[in-house]
Amino acid sequence: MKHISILGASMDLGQQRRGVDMGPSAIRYAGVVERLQNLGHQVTDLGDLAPPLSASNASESESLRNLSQVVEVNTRLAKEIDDIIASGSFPLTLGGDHSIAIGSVAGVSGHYKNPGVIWYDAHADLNTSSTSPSGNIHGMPLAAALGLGEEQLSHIGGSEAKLRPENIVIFGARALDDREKQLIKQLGIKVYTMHEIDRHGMSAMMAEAIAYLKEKTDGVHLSLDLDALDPQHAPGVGTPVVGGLSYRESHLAMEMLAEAEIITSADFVEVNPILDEKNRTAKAAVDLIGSLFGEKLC
Ligand code: B3U
Ligand code: MN
Ligand code: MN
Repeated sequence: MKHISILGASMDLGQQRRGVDMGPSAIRYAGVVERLQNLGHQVTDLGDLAPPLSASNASESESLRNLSQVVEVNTRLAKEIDDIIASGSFPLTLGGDHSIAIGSVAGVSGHYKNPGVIWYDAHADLNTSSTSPSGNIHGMPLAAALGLGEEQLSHIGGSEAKLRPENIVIFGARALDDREKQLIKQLGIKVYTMHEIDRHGMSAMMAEAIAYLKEKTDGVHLSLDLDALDPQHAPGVGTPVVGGLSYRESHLAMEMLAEAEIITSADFVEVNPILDEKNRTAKAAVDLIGSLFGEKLC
C-alpha cells in the first residue's frame, strides 16, 4: 500500500494547441482516484495547481513562448512536489503539457543523491531556446533538467542540474530533431527508440532499462507523455506521431516497472480532451496508472 498524492498541473502554455490544460479533469473523470483506491492505496487528490498569475497568453518571444507563465507555474509545482515527498507520499502529477515536468523533476531531485528518470515519449524533449524548431517549452523539459538552455527554466528549484545524463532513459522515441540526436550522442544518454523496441521487444528492452537505472539511482521518476503510444491507442495528444508503442506494450512496461519497484514519482502528461475520442486517451492513462501501481490481470 502506498500513499499517493494526485496533483493536477493544468498547463497548456508550453505548446500551441489549447485544451491540454483540461487533461487532469479528463483523467479524473476516467476514474483515476477510484482505480488507485480499489488497489488498496491511500489517495489524496490535492486538486489542480492554480493557473498562471498573468492572464495574458501573449508569447514574449518566438524562441520561448509564454516563458514567464511557464516559469511561474513550474516554480510553484516544484515546491508542491517537494512538500509531497517530504510528507512521505508518492507524487502523481497529471498534465498539462510536458513543460510541467520541469517543475516535477525539480521538486523530486533534491530528495535523492542520484535521481533517475524514464522519459516515456515519442520525443526527446531535449531542445533549448537556441535549438527548438517551435519555441514550445514542452519540447525542452529534459534539457532544462540537465541544466541546459534558458536559466529561468533550468534554475527552477535551484541552480544545480537536476539530472545527470547517465541517469536518463528515453523510451519510445521516434521524432527526434537533429540537434537533439547530437546532444544524445555527446552526453551518452540511453535511448530506446522504436527501432530497438521493435527489434528486441518491450520485455527485453524494459528489463535492460530497469537494470541500467536500478544499479546507480536511488529514485526514478517516470515522465510518461501519452504521445509515446501510437495515435491508434492515444489519439488525444497535441503532437501525435505514428509508429508508436501499443496499449499492450505500454501495459507490459508499467507492469514491469511495478514489479521492479523502482518508480518513486510520476507524471502523466499531454492528454488533450478536445483532441480525444470519447476520453480514450485519458482512459488509457488511467489503465496505465493502474498497472504502474500494481494492478494484475489475474
Ligand atoms: N521536438 C519538437 C516537437 C515536439 C517536442 N515535443 C513535442 N513535440 N510534443 C519541438 O517542438 O521541440
Ligand atoms: Mn514530451
Ligand atoms: Mn511527446
